[in-house]
Amino acid sequence: MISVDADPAPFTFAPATTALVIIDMQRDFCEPGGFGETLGNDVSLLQSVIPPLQTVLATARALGMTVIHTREGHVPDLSDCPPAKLNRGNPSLRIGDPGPKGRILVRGEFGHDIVDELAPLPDELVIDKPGKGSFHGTTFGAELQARGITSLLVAGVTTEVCVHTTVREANDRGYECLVLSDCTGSYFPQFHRVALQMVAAQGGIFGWVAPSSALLTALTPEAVR
Ligand code: C5J
Repeated sequence: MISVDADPAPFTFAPATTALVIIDMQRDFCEPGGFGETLGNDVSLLQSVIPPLQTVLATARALGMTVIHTREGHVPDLSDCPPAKLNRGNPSLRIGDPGPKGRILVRGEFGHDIVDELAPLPDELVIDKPGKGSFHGTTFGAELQARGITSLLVAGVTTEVCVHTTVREANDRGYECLVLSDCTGSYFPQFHRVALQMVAAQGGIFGWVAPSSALLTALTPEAVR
């Protein structure tokens, strides 16, 4: 077992039954011209997530761990996008509208795909999800069960939306989740900080939080052997 120095207590996991889950590191959220920017956000704030997450991803791959990526988005006819989501707010472009990186948040479009730095390998699972949580409307839960996964190392964007929703869904289903603080990010630094506090508060009401440095200190080839 690996033990990571985490908040509120050490996070213990077996690499064979743990997945690195990378949430929505898509151009639509992380780069100009996508969904995040249409909502008025400064997408450059998410760029700091990429370098530490690249290191964690490389480590997980080198150790043969399960890696799962998610993408938020919709089928081209938007039949899986409820009007409540489609019509929400006052974005400069709505979901499905043509933008500089293709149709906003639509599957198969350039903007919907994952940033080059974190591109999935051909054998890595990519879960396309219509909502904020990774379990809603997807095969994520079944895929975890099929692989015997019981613990999740969670990274990606945004901390208080899709990361939080996924961690809450996972916690309710019995998964133990470690959220990697520097490998998650938000357009709102204060939301990021408080969202992480919310996960670990009350004795770890939804899970555990640690920086990637703490994970990498513990997750060595010697410890995994
Ligand atoms: C949002 C996400 N923020 N991936 N999606 O709409 O967090």
